[in-house]
Amino acid sequence: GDLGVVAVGFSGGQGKAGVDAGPEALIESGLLDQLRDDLGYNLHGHDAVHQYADLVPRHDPPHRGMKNPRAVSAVTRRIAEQVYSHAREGRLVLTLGGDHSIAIGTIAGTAKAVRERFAGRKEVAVIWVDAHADINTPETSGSGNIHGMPVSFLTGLARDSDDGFFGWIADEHRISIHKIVYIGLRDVDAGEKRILRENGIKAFSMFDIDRYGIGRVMDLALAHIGADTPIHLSFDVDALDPMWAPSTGTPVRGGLTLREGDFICEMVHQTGSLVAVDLVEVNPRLGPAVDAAHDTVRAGCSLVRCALGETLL
Ligand code: DIR
Ligand code: MN
Ligand code: MN
Ligand code: MN
Repeated sequence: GDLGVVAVGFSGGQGKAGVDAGPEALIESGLLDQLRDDLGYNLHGHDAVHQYADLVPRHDPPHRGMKNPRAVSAVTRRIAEQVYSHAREGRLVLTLGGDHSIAIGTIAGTAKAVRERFAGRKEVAVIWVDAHADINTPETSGSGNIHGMPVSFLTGLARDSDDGFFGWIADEHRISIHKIVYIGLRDVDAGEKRILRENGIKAFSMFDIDRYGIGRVMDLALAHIGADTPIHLSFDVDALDPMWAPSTGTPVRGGLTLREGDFICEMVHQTGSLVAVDLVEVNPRLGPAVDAAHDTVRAGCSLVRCALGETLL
């Protein structure tokens, strides 16, 4: 099949440098060659790692407490156009981050493309695999980092009337609060827990994975979404335990094993409904040991291959 690739060298949704080097590290380790040679994809748009320097202003003071708001708004707006134009051509879209703020763009792009493809009769569903819920509003956020807010902007829980501060997000870009499922949560802020509870958002924490096992959790997650629903998989590598993915900005112990992560991706691929995959928060400049970055990149490559159809047998 045809695969649109968007490599996003952007770190403005959080404070640690180096996550902008994630795509380059994944590509240098051979990820795109594997997708082409082993899985048989025709790649499109894979020649560049986008830096979006023209969209990042020199002076970008906080707005409603958000850090780098103009840069993140403008970059995600551009990413939405890039992802949309791949999806409109019928391509599966792979986005390599970059921090998780970029999902504002990727999901806005697929939401719009799916509405068009199905003439408004279908909406994209999102499987958000993460240690964190990333559903703070600017007002509930303690950090001001926009990578902790993408789901609130995508669902319309957070809004701004100014185009320069995410006001460009229109109804066609938004997702239903009932079509998002979380997997792997274990570090959720108090304000986020209230948002999840008050809106009845489907979430499987590490407790649920320990209690039911990843197999049953995936059956329940996919049942919630329903058959024949296009799926956008947004995978934050920090969902994996730091034992497998240490090189990431906000590691949290007690996470998924690499096999559980791969299994999530394999199950999503098996639905046949996948329209887009994000792999974010790989930061090759961070990590305790010399092999940390290499291990994290290797885990990231494995997740992407599984989501795109690699099987064990
Ligand atoms: C925290 C951390 N909830 C925040 N979020 C992270 O800054 O809003 N998201 N690390 O990936
Ligand atoms: Mn995240
Ligand atoms: Mn996270
Ligand atoms: Mn994060």
